[in-house]
Amino acid sequence: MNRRKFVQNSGLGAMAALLGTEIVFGNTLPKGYIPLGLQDPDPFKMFDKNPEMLVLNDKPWNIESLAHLLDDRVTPNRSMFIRNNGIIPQEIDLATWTLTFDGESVRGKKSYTLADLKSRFSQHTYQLTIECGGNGRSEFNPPAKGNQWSVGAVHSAEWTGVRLRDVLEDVGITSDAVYIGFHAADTHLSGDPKKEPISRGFPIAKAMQDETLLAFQMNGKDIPLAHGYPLRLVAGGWPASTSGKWLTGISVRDKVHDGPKMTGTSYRVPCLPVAPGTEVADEDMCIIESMPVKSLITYPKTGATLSQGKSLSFRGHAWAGELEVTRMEYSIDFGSNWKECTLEAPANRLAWQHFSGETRFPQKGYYEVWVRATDSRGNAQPMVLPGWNPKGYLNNACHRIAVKVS
Ligand SMILES: Nc1nc2c(c(=O)[nH]1)N[C@H]1C(S)=C(S)[C@@H](COP(=O)(O)O)O[C@H]1N2
Ligand SMILES: [Mo]
Repeated sequence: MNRRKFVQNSGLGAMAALLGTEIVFGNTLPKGYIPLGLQDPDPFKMFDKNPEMLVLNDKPWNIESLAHLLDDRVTPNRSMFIRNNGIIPQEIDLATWTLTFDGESVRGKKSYTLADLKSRFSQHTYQLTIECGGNGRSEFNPPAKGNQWSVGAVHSAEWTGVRLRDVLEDVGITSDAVYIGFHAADTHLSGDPKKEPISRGFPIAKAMQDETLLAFQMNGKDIPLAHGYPLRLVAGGWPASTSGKWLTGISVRDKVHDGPKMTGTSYRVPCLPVAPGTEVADEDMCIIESMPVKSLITYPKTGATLSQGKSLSFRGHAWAGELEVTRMEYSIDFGSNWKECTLEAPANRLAWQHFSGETRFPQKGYYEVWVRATDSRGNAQPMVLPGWNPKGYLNNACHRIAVKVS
């Protein structure tokens, strides 16, 4: 709904209700004037988000979560970050919404309505962790342009839908298929209807995994508008930019998909490590695939205080892209000594895993709790910033919280 029009057409009483208080001198309000208090949409109300979250940008909307808001095992909408490259589609008609398959490597172009997808293919639910490739960008030096995400651009919700694989089999793809690319209903910031804000994808092998979904539900309900209503591609473990929201099309390509944000430096890192600040030629940049091992302490919130002699219980989640986390450790002495945390198995492949620990502190003073996850190939999170790259992707340094014992 257009809030501006709604406010313009509403009377004093309705405006007072929206403001939550009487408009004193309301009888002198110029006709058609929108009180300042109602001019900007409140993003927290509009998207049903926790007001502690951080708005990084409002055109397009980019809203970050915080470590302590991500404590739930399955992330609820209220604490999920929002990352948009363009403008959220406004008018969505479920009856006419279609998903169209095209590209060099389909036997023929084919479209499905939402009802087709729901009735013709079996439905599956998975908890899938998706993290923005730029999560942690704010730490890099020299700084990288783009949203200055701290640690909160990750979530692990439950997605329900049909398998992309099942639908691709129904479409029929040719043996030269190597990649899929998504198309979506959001619009470019320039307003040019021919321009796509983002059209990314992944190799056929990822498209064929059990967990790669064309989802129409999140956490058991319709997907919230900001997260891709009414249909979303979900590719757990890969940069979240490959999980196309407001999905209208899939191109099956005979080469690596070359839509907007697939080329140049977008979602790519230098194929070989470079010194901070180095300019890297496009041909020396490689596409980010599976995300690296990472973890987050979600309880307590950093800055916790504790009385001496008491033990501290802490917990959080760990994930490792396509791999599993096999070891979780913590340190209270800035990484000199590490002890084991309790680590749980994931709800399913590509869901994050829960860890917990309990520690005592030897005397009064300032401490930090650091945690470190290790994946099934033996890769551990770095304690300091990992390799600098021009766009500030893949910062998987150990998360840490401050604790004061008094
Ligand atoms: N159609 C569309 N899909 C999109 C985007 C977008 O701008 N448009 N942004 C991508 C990026 S970069 C990220 S990090 C995730 C964010 O998902 P979320 O907003 O549900 O958290 O959506 C991805 N899918
Ligand atoms: Mo992203």
